[in-house]
Amino acid sequence: MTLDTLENLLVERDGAIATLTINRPKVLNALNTQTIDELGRALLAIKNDDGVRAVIVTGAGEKSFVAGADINELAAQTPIGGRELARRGQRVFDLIEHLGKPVIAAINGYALGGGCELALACTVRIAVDTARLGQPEINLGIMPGYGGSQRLSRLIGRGAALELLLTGDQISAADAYRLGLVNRVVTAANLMGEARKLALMLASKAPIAVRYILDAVNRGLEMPLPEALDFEATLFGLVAATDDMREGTKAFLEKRKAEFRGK
Ligand code: CO8
Repeated sequence: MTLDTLENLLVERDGAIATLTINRPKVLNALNTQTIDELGRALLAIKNDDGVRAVIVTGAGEKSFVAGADINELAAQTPIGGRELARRGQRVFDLIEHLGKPVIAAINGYALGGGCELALACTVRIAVDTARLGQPEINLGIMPGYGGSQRLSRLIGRGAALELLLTGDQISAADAYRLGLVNRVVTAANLMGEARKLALMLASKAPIAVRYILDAVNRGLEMPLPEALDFEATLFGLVAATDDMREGTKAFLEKRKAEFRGK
């Protein structure tokens, strides 16, 4: 990956796992345009790199995952510019959802506004027990623009989403877990270890099956059920033609661990 010119994003690669760290701790990792663009560049490189099989996204420092879009930039928006800025961020977050590999949000503190929206675009969310999550845009007289009004309601349901979106309240990691907004809650000492353990486990699975499951769920949820079931059956037909399918079934019958190669 040739990403040495990034200023606000750390990109680390450890075998099949890439870790992206939003790195503006002085402003609690708020997402300005440059950071969004850098995230987009790194994600494109990861999408095109078959060697990366799982990704972790986290925030620099101990206090914050991402405290939202950069309010300095928001304060100066025009209608046209605001729409364009929202679409730009949405395209990057869509890239996360449709990366074709699992993305784990390691939520190490505040995940507010655009930060909560970033986590929502990820495949799995693991939060530190001190994390605070929410969509406080309403308190700034605005609304979510990076997919929050759509992904939050799809993930936790209309009623709970509307309450969070309209009150702007920050909630604890424990409450986020109860709502299904995060998958797991861990201590700060265990956060990156748990994220890596899960990333390694997911990276060991058959990559084509992983990609199709992500597609079946993410795209299928946007379709009427009969079409979505047809889509699932088509993907099932395709995955049944892979070497990994032959290896997986053979390994089971031979009582050994499967070695998946993504073919
Ligand atoms: N943008 C810019 N700067 C920020 C942001 C932010 N989102 N969040 C924190 N900062 C800055 C603070 O201004 C402060 O800077 P300085 O040291 O220069 O005063 C520094 O980070 C540290 O923050 P605090 O002193 O406020 O730290 P506290 O521990 O007292 O409070 C909070 C932490 C509660 C997280 C507090 O900082 C806060 O409320 N931040 C704003 C949270 C928020 O409202 N986020 C939503 C932003 S709107 C949004 O995300 C919309 C997304 C969609 C946009 C689509 C179109 C672009």
